[in-house]
Amino acid sequence: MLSVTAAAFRLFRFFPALVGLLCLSATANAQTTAPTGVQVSGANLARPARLSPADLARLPRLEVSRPDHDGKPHTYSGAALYAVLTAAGADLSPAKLPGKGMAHYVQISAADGYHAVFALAELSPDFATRTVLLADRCDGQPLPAQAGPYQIIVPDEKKMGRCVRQVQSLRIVQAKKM
Ligand SMILES: Nc1nc2c(c(=O)[nH]1)N[C@H]1C(S)=C(S)[C@@H](COP(=O)(O)O)O[C@H]1N2
Ligand SMILES: [Mo]
Repeated sequence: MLSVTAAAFRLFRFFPALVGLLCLSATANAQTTAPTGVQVSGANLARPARLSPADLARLPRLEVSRPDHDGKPHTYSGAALYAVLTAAGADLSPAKLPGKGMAHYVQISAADGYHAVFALAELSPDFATRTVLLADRCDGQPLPAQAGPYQIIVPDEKKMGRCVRQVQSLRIVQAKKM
């Protein structure tokens, strides 16, 4: 029979391997359970929906060109942000929304806690003359880790403050009476 000290010694000997194994399984677990895709919630959605990368990949692909922070031109591709909202189940047709949706806005939230908003009318094909993109590629390549997997790309806007990198969630909100 093993003495208690011998058993403790064996355990101690294998401790580094045990810790290593635990770390490995924790990383594997983090990779499989980390939320991917984009979460959509808020007004006009019966319940929050998570669009998976596969869901997003099925949406019509569009291209938008704009310069980066250093003025260098790039071509981004992805889905129209409006199409992402409707694919999540939001019914956004102006006729169906209170006040024609003129007081609705979309809050974009990123992995680092950064937020930006767009009025719904800026995104709606009934009103907007430009396409705001939820991009997943730049110049044909997947976005780099610090920007992707999804980044908002706004064409023709002088500053890049609303080109939110690492988008995690979208929330549709109706502005309230003050
Ligand atoms: N998630 C996230 N996105 C962000 C920001 C940020 O701080 N966090 N900064 C914005 C601002 S102010 C600018 S100018 C651009 C800068 O993008 P770049 O660092 O890729 O040039 O990202 C925009 N998107
Ligand atoms: Mo900026």
